[in-house]
Amino acid sequence: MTKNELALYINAVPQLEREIKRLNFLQKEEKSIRIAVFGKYNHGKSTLLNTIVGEEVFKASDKRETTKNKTHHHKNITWVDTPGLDADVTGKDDKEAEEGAFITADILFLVHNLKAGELDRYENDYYHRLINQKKDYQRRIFLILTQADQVTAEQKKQIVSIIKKQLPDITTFVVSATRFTKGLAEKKQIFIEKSGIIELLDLTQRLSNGALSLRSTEILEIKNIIKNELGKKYESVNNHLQQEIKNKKEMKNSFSYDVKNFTTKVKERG
Ligand SMILES: Nc1nc2c(ncn2[C@@H]2O[C@H](COP(=O)(O)OP(=O)(O)OP(=O)(O)O)[C@@H](O)[C@H]2O)c(=O)[nH]1
Ligand SMILES: [Mg+2]
Repeated sequence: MTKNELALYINAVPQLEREIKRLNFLQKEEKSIRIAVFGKYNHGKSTLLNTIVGEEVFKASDKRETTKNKTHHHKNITWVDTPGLDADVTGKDDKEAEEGAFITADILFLVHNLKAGELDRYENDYYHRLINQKKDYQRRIFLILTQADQVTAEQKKQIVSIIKKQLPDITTFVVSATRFTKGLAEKKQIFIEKSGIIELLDLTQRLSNGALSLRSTEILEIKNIIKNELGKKYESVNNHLQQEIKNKKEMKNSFSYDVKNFTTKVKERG
């Protein structure tokens, strides 16, 4: 799509702006799969990505840190770090994160810090809306519960069980990036095994193998959504025009009737 075509489509069905931009992205972008981390600020998104790619490419800190989407290519996957949600009163960061997550990413890792307890209302509502919008969400959306080292085993059990009730159909991973990094640095296999990161790396490998089929189904789905919406729009414009034609015909008939009446009356008087 050229820039003009893109604007034209969005103008025709503005409610599908996100889908149209996504289709545009899918038709011209690179072939490797994109995975975005998504979630509230300070929950450990950037740290998780650094752990997965094995180097500190994304800035992480204990204050609101990421404010722009940033990508990094590693082993056939393009990783997208997004700004934390619900941190900026103007909503600019949320928009940036949504652009990174919904227009450019194939897979979403929803990141939630176990230390924060269960999902708060903002996360719960947001993620439910997200799941309702995506038919094949089980293949595309994963929940990553981070910072497992920050809670006791008992707390972890309780929080995870509540969260599984909040989002029952989502595949969930419980991880500690810190434990994994420590395990590597101190050559302690037990930390590495207990970090949950190995399972996540296995998942990313599997996801990267299935990327192309995910994309071709998505292109077909989006095209269908756009076709249906354009069909509905055509029908509504057409109905409106038919009604206008009917109204004009009625006006014309009533006018002819008046003219006839008037002419007869003039004739009778003359
Ligand atoms: N103990 C512990 N701390 C962690 C872990 N993961 C992240 N942190 C810390 O949590 C804080 C926030 O981490 P970030 O990775 O910057 O969080 P973020 O979600 O990217 O934050 P924003 O960019 O602001 O949205 C940092 O101080 C990290 O060191 C973990 O597994 N264990
Ligand atoms: Mg960050």
